[in-house]
Amino acid sequence: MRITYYSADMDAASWIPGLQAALPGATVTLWEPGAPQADYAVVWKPPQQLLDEQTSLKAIFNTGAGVDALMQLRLPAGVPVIRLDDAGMSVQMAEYVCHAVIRHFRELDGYESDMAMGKWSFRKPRSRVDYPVGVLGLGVLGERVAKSVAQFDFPVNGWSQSPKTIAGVQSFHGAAQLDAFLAASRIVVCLLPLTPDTENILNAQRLAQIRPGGYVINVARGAHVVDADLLAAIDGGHLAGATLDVFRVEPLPQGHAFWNHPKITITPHTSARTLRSESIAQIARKIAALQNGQTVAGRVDAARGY
Ligand code: NDP
Ligand code: OXD
Repeated sequence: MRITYYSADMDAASWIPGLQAALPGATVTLWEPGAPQADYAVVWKPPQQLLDEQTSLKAIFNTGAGVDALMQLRLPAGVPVIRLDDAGMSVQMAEYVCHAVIRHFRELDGYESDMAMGKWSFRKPRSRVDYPVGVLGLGVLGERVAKSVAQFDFPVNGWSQSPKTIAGVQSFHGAAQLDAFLAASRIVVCLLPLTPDTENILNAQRLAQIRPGGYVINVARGAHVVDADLLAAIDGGHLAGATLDVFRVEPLPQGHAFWNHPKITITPHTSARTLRSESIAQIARKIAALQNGQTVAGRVDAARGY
């Protein structure tokens, strides 16, 4: 069995030996143009040429949860695409989002500036019922985030394609219930996959539907948010601010208005990192299962784009 590996981030030095150790019977090599035909491709943002040349693939493994980059390509017909299925990401996402929610709700950013100025002053305690948290996307990551936020007794809403039953989370679903979801939420967390249906979902009209004094946390993809509309909603006073981990262009270009905005906190696409050993173990388990004719979790539905 041959496995071809490619990552746009070029971290082959650690992945190839890791995959090789987890699958001792396989030959794992770095993809380059003209590479031998492989049975499986393990990839992150591969070039079209890889998919065009590798005509014997039995499956394509994406070394991330989001498959939007792969979905831009011409995929070989009938070859399953399998995404990372948690692999240690959901706990990271839960801690990142809970931190951002609590930092905003408890005004810890304000206390940080007060302390820097040597100022000892209390802010009036806020009431959780005034800060309902809405999670867009209740998949592998969104469900874990929604449940984690609910443990801090915030009212939690969730929006997904299909209805969900999750303890402590009010379920909204489908385009018809998006307005009601936004109107019921004050802190909005985006954990949707990037698809034609969800691109630019947080635009001026939708941001205006969030409760006044709202707050946006985007940990999915930059193209979910219309940057200029978010800035206008914050500068116009409808929104209190945002925490953004993902951007339309990454690294976020120098000079972008998000860099120095006093009400926007940014991090460099780090809310839930792909953890190498967990991910390699998961992919190796799934390759072994596919070799045995079994089905595996995390298969992407190319028609819906996630
Ligand atoms: P999943 O595919 O497991 O979940 C996606 C969720 O979005 C599902 O609940 C789905 O609904 C819902 N959804 C999709 N399309 C629509 C729509 N049109 N309307 C309403 N709901 C919709 O994804 P994950 O939870 O694993 O990951 C989510 C995203 O997080 C990834 O696609 C990726 O872009 C991003 N990500 C970011 C990282 C970071 O470090 N910043 C790290 C990892 C991922 P249903 O359940 O009904 O199908
Ligand atoms: C992912 C990511 O999709 O890291 O896994 O963004």
